[in-house]
Amino acid sequence: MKPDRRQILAMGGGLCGGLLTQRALAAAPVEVIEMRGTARGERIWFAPRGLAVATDTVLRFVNRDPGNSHTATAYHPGLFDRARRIPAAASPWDSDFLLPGASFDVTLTVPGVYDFYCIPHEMAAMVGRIVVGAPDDPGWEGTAGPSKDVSQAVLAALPPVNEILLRGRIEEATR
Ligand SMILES: [Cu+2]
Repeated sequence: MKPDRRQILAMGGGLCGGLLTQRALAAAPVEVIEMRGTARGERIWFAPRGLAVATDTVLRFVNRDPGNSHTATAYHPGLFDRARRIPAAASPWDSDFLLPGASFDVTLTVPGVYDFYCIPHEMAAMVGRIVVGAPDDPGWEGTAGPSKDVSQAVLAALPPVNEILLRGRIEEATR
Protein backbone atom coordinates (compact mmCIF):
# COMPACT_ATOMS: atom_id res chain seq x y z
CA MET A 1 0.00 0.00 0.00
CA LYS A 2 1.29 3.41 -0.93
CA PRO A 3 1.15 5.81 2.02
CA ASP A 4 -0.43 9.20 1.36
CA ARG A 5 1.37 12.44 1.98
CA ARG A 6 -0.02 12.91 5.46
CA GLN A 7 1.16 9.46 6.49
CA ILE A 8 4.60 10.15 5.03
CA LEU A 9 4.81 13.41 6.95
CA ALA A 10 3.68 11.64 10.11
CA MET A 11 6.28 8.89 9.65
CA GLY A 12 9.04 11.37 8.80
CA GLY A 13 8.12 13.55 11.75
CA GLY A 14 8.52 10.57 14.04
CA LEU A 15 11.89 9.62 12.58
CA CYS A 16 13.72 12.91 12.30
CA GLY A 17 11.55 15.48 14.07
CA GLY A 18 12.75 19.05 13.92
CA LEU A 19 14.48 19.12 10.56
CA LEU A 20 11.50 17.86 8.60
CA THR A 21 9.13 20.18 10.45
CA GLN A 22 11.28 23.15 9.51
CA ARG A 23 11.40 22.10 5.89
CA ALA A 24 7.62 21.63 5.81
CA LEU A 25 7.17 25.17 7.16
CA ALA A 26 9.54 26.62 4.58
CA ALA A 27 7.75 25.10 1.60
CA ALA A 28 4.00 24.62 1.89
CA PRO A 29 2.68 21.79 -0.29
CA VAL A 30 1.29 22.84 -3.67
CA GLU A 31 -1.56 21.07 -5.45
CA VAL A 32 -2.47 21.93 -9.03
CA ILE A 33 -5.97 22.14 -10.46
CA GLU A 34 -5.93 22.55 -14.23
CA MET A 35 -8.47 24.28 -16.41
CA ARG A 36 -8.92 22.04 -19.43
CA GLY A 37 -10.89 22.11 -22.65
CA THR A 38 -11.33 20.19 -25.87
CA ALA A 39 -9.72 21.66 -28.99
CA ARG A 40 -12.97 23.15 -30.30
CA GLY A 41 -14.26 24.16 -26.88
CA GLU A 42 -17.28 21.81 -26.86
CA ARG A 43 -16.30 20.73 -23.38
CA ILE A 44 -14.40 22.47 -20.56
CA TRP A 45 -13.63 21.29 -17.04
CA PHE A 46 -11.46 21.53 -13.95
CA ALA A 47 -8.98 18.66 -13.55
CA PRO A 48 -9.40 17.28 -11.00
CA ARG A 49 -12.92 18.43 -10.22
CA GLY A 50 -12.73 17.00 -6.70
CA LEU A 51 -9.59 17.23 -4.55
CA ALA A 52 -8.70 16.51 -0.93
CA VAL A 53 -5.84 18.53 0.56
CA ALA A 54 -4.30 19.18 3.97
CA THR A 55 -4.91 22.49 5.71
CA ASP A 56 -2.56 25.27 4.50
CA THR A 57 -1.97 23.66 1.11
CA VAL A 58 -1.35 26.08 -1.76
CA LEU A 59 -3.90 25.51 -4.54
CA ARG A 60 -2.56 26.50 -7.95
CA PHE A 61 -5.12 26.93 -10.72
CA VAL A 62 -3.41 26.64 -14.11
CA ASN A 63 -5.14 27.29 -17.43
CA ARG A 64 -4.08 24.42 -19.72
CA ASP A 65 -6.81 25.16 -22.26
CA PRO A 66 -5.20 26.80 -25.30
CA GLY A 67 -8.50 28.08 -26.61
CA ASN A 68 -10.28 29.70 -23.66
CA SER A 69 -9.86 32.03 -20.71
CA HIS A 70 -11.20 30.69 -17.42
CA THR A 71 -11.66 31.78 -13.81
CA ALA A 72 -11.63 29.89 -10.52
CA THR A 73 -14.08 31.72 -8.30
CA ALA A 74 -15.41 30.79 -4.86
CA TYR A 75 -19.16 30.74 -4.29
CA HIS A 76 -19.45 33.61 -1.82
CA PRO A 77 -21.72 36.64 -1.28
CA GLY A 78 -18.67 38.89 -1.47
CA LEU A 79 -18.08 37.79 -5.08
CA PHE A 80 -20.92 38.55 -7.48
CA ASP A 81 -23.45 38.10 -4.65
CA ARG A 82 -23.49 34.30 -4.85
CA ALA A 83 -24.77 32.03 -2.07
CA ARG A 84 -21.86 30.95 0.15
CA ARG A 85 -20.48 27.46 -0.54
CA ILE A 86 -17.17 27.71 1.34
CA PRO A 87 -16.64 27.69 5.14
CA ALA A 88 -17.87 30.86 6.87
CA ALA A 89 -14.42 31.52 8.37
CA ALA A 90 -12.65 31.19 4.99
CA SER A 91 -11.69 34.05 2.69
CA PRO A 92 -13.24 33.89 -0.77
CA TRP A 93 -11.03 34.03 -3.85
CA ASP A 94 -11.43 35.00 -7.48
CA SER A 95 -8.60 34.34 -9.91
CA ASP A 96 -10.06 36.78 -12.45
CA PHE A 97 -9.69 35.68 -16.10
CA LEU A 98 -6.64 33.48 -16.65
CA LEU A 99 -5.31 33.46 -20.17
CA PRO A 100 -3.94 30.17 -21.56
CA GLY A 101 -0.81 29.27 -19.57
CA ALA A 102 -1.56 31.68 -16.70
CA SER A 103 -1.99 30.54 -13.11
CA PHE A 104 -3.35 31.73 -9.77
CA ASP A 105 -2.47 30.59 -6.23
CA VAL A 106 -4.65 30.53 -3.14
CA THR A 107 -3.88 29.03 0.29
CA LEU A 108 -6.79 27.41 2.10
CA THR A 109 -6.37 27.55 5.88
CA VAL A 110 -9.85 26.71 7.19
CA PRO A 111 -10.89 23.03 7.19
CA GLY A 112 -14.05 22.23 5.30
CA VAL A 113 -15.66 22.05 1.89
CA TYR A 114 -15.07 24.66 -0.82
CA ASP A 115 -17.09 24.85 -4.03
CA PHE A 116 -15.90 27.03 -6.88
CA TYR A 117 -16.82 27.75 -10.48
CA CYS A 118 -15.60 29.34 -13.69
CA ILE A 119 -17.51 32.58 -14.33
CA PRO A 120 -18.04 32.21 -18.11
CA HIS A 121 -18.58 28.43 -18.01
CA GLU A 122 -20.62 27.77 -14.87
CA MET A 123 -23.61 27.10 -17.14
CA ALA A 124 -21.58 24.25 -18.68
CA ALA A 125 -21.01 22.90 -15.15
CA MET A 126 -17.36 23.94 -15.07
CA VAL A 127 -17.21 23.69 -11.27
CA GLY A 128 -15.12 21.95 -8.66
CA ARG A 129 -14.93 21.01 -5.00
CA ILE A 130 -11.95 21.09 -2.66
CA VAL A 131 -12.03 19.34 0.70
CA VAL A 132 -9.53 20.81 3.17
CA GLY A 133 -8.61 18.64 6.14
CA ALA A 134 -11.12 16.16 7.55
CA PRO A 135 -14.49 16.28 9.30
CA ASP A 136 -12.97 15.81 12.77
CA ASP A 137 -10.70 18.86 12.39
CA PRO A 138 -11.62 21.75 14.73
CA GLY A 139 -13.67 24.35 12.89
CA TRP A 140 -14.61 22.03 10.01
CA GLU A 141 -17.60 23.14 7.96
CA GLY A 142 -19.16 20.56 5.66
CA THR A 143 -21.04 20.75 2.39
CA ALA A 144 -23.36 23.65 1.71
CA GLY A 145 -26.86 22.43 0.89
CA PRO A 146 -28.51 23.15 -2.44
CA SER A 147 -28.20 26.87 -3.22
CA LYS A 148 -31.10 28.55 -5.00
CA ASP A 149 -28.71 30.26 -7.40
CA VAL A 150 -26.98 27.01 -8.43
CA SER A 151 -28.46 24.68 -11.04
CA GLN A 152 -29.10 20.97 -10.60
CA ALA A 153 -26.45 20.31 -13.25
CA VAL A 154 -23.88 22.17 -11.15
CA LEU A 155 -24.85 20.36 -7.97
CA ALA A 156 -24.64 17.04 -9.80
CA ALA A 157 -21.13 17.90 -11.07
CA LEU A 158 -19.79 18.42 -7.52
CA PRO A 159 -18.43 15.10 -6.23
CA PRO A 160 -19.65 13.91 -2.81
CA VAL A 161 -17.31 14.81 0.05
CA ASN A 162 -16.91 11.22 1.25
CA GLU A 163 -15.88 10.15 -2.26
CA ILE A 164 -13.26 12.93 -2.41
CA LEU A 165 -11.91 11.97 1.02
CA LEU A 166 -11.81 8.31 0.04
CA ARG A 167 -10.11 8.72 -3.35
CA GLY A 168 -8.14 11.92 -2.79
CA ARG A 169 -8.92 13.25 -6.24
CA ILE A 170 -11.80 12.86 -8.67
CA GLU A 171 -11.21 13.43 -12.34
CA GLU A 172 -13.84 14.40 -14.88
CA ALA A 173 -16.15 11.53 -15.73
CA THR A 174 -15.54 10.24 -19.24
CA ARG A 175 -18.47 11.17 -21.42
CU1 LIG B 1 -14.11 28.31 -17.92
